[in-house]
Order: sequence, then structure tokens, then C-alpha cells
Amino acid sequence: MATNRTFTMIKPDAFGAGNTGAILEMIESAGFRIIALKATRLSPELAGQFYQVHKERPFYADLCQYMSSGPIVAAILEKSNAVADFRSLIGATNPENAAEGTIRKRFATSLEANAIHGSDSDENALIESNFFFSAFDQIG
Ligand code: RTP
Ligand code: MG
Repeated sequence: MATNRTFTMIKPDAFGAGNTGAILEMIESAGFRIIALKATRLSPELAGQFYQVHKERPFYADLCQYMSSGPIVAAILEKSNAVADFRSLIGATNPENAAEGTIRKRFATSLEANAIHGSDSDENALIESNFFFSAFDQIG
């Protein structure tokens, strides 16, 4: 399979708990190459734009508040089968259902505060990457 890319965010709960280094280590150990990386903080408006696909969902307002509650780390990652393999590495949305060895099993504290985001398609990976990074920020 051709090498391709996904996008991730280490969410405010995991960043605030000091788990960024351990999570990046799991990501690199799983064979993902970091193409772009930054620590930043979303305003409620930017969080709302990022998750606008969920704007009709009952958890949308809480999600925007939570995702803007503290700093996050955003990254673009490269690997063969990147989107699907990264979703496997992070585990189920609800950490109660996340498999052993996944990032959410190890670091998530609730359904909302679930430590990490992973793109759900190649198309969304590109949209989400461009939301945070210019071409200049990305190594080749
Ligand atoms: P993500 O987009 O962050 O990688 O998570 P996901 O695909 O596994 O889950 P998704 O359905 O896209 O939901 C986005 C994020 O919203 C929060 N959430 N809260 N309270 C709730 O019922 C609820 N459901 C989802 C989680 O932070 C989830 O990751
Ligand atoms: Mg999602």
C-alpha cells in the first residue's frame, strides 16, 4: 500500500496531564513518521469549525468547550495505510471499549476526554491538516 498521511491532535486532557511525550513515543513506535507538529490552543470558535461535521450532535457544544479548555498538540503523520492504522492505534471512541495497547485505553479518562483525535478518511485527513498547517510547516 502506498505511503499516505493522517492528522492527529493530542487533546487537552492528555496534554494537561503531561502525556504528550508518551503518546508521541507510542505513535513513532507504531511506525508513523512526524511530518508536522505544533502545540497550540483552539478558541471555542476554531474548535467549532474543526468539528463542524458534528454540529447537529447533542455533544457538540460540550465538545467545543472541552477542546478549547487547554492547549493541544496537532500533528500530521505518515505511514502506509495511515488513516486506518492510526484509528487502530488510538482505539475506540469510548475508552471503556478501547482495546488493550491502544492510546485511548492507556490515557483516555472519559468518552469526551479521550486523549487523542484521529482523522476518519483520507479526505478529512487533508482538510484537517490544512486547517492547522501551511505547506511551509510540513516536511517532505
Ligand atoms: P475523534 O474525531 O476526536 O478522533 O473521535 P472519534 O472519531 O473516535 O469520535 P467522533 O464520533 O468523531 O466524536 C468526536 C469526539 O467527540 C467527543 N464525543 N463526545 N459525549 C458524547 O456522547 C461524545 N461522543 C463523542 C469525543 O471527544 C470524540 O472523540
Ligand atoms: Mg471523529
